[in-house]
Amino acid sequence: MDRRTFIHASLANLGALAFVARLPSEVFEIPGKTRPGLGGQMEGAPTGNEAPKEFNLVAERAQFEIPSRGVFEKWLYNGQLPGPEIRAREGERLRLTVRNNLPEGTTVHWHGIPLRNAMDGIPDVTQPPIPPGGAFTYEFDAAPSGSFLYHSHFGLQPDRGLIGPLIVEEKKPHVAYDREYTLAITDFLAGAPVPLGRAINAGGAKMGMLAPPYVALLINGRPPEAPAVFSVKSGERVRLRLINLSGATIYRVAIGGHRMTVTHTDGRPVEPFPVDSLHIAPGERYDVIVDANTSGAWPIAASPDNDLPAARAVLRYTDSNELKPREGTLPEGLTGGRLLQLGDLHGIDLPELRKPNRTFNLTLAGGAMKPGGMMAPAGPGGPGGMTGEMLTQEWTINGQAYPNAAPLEIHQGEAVRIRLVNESAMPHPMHLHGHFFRVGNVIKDTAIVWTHAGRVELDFVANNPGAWLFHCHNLYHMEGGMTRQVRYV
Ligand SMILES: [Cu+2]
Repeated sequence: MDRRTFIHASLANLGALAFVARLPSEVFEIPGKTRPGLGGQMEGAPTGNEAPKEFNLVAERAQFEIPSRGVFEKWLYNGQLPGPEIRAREGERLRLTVRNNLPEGTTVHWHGIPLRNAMDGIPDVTQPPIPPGGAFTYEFDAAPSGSFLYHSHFGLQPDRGLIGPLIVEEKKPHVAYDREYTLAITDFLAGAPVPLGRAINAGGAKMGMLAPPYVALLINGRPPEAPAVFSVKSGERVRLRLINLSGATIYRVAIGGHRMTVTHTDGRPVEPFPVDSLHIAPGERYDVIVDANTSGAWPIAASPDNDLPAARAVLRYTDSNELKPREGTLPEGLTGGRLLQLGDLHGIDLPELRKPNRTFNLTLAGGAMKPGGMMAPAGPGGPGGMTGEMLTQEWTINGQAYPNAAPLEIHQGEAVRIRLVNESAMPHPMHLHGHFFRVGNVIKDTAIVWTHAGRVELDFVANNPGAWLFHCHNLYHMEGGMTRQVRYV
């Protein structure tokens, strides 16, 4: 059986099993990946004419169990939450076939990879949705290296569970490490996602839902009470790839007893910078190196901007008798110590900042409830009023809510600057498709614009023609209108 036949056969078996993703309630060890340090052996570089590396993703209904909480109906890739980790070496060709076994259309977006426009996975912008029962093959080069993510870009589908990590290994990392782990941080809904602001009928009163009703925050699909355990040996340098795959939650991340040295943001290398904690918004990635020099079992915690208990994992030394951190302990770094600021970071090999040929000044606003739906006509019974039971929560860029919003038009070769100011009461992680941008002294693809008139300036070079999205990576803000097209004309 060749490899391809084998993959198809395994997927067919998976389908027949009515897959239930089960989590053991005991702590369970994740082997992680070891790699030689910089002085070690390097794997052979791709020659450029190798066959593409193939992956198959099936978007399907699946049941997902959280121990002691129950079994939930989700929509997942290959029955897994998060979806399977897609891993390639820098420069390798990837061929990813997505089969849609969902009751509605879908697409997959490869967040952060500056691929060609037709592969970007935006329904009705770069491709028609993959219909139920259909399939689509995405093909692109795994470049540059870094920690990325993939997810459905169809409506609120990511909050069904259609999300996963995508790792492109460097040929030559700028920092040495002995072992690495991926930490996919997610917020979890018990049911189907609904747009915020949609009226819920609470005893006759019309209440708008202001925040998604998440029931748990997970790291690698595991809840705080049954956390993933990452094993380390004393003396090792461990690389953690922190990836926020959440729909709407921003976290502050810290590790008990250890500092983290930030080495990459959004996959791009930076001068190593030690901190005690960092913020990570939906769509963002931070790679950090932890020096394993304090034996024990330590909490890794991601404390959310909502009321849920922090997402948790465990950093466990193999030479320690402790299996778990003491119940309830949280890392000191969550409340004190050095919190990473964007200005702390300096990108490696920063391209020269060009004087912009074109500048967009964009104001982010919204979040207020507006009546929507049907209005009753004024008549003998009294003045007209709302009968539609619908309140909407609109999020705007310069007063316009996508899709009723003008595209940002640019020309190939231009240096483009986007100046953002946040006039709303919530932070917005703004993500540009198809390009990296410079913010401060780093290269990123997602940047948080904080509240209280928070300002961010992004610079990028128009070097990848097409129609791209620029949007808030809070799923509900994006769907509520905080999106524009960036279009080459
Ligand atoms: Cu937002």
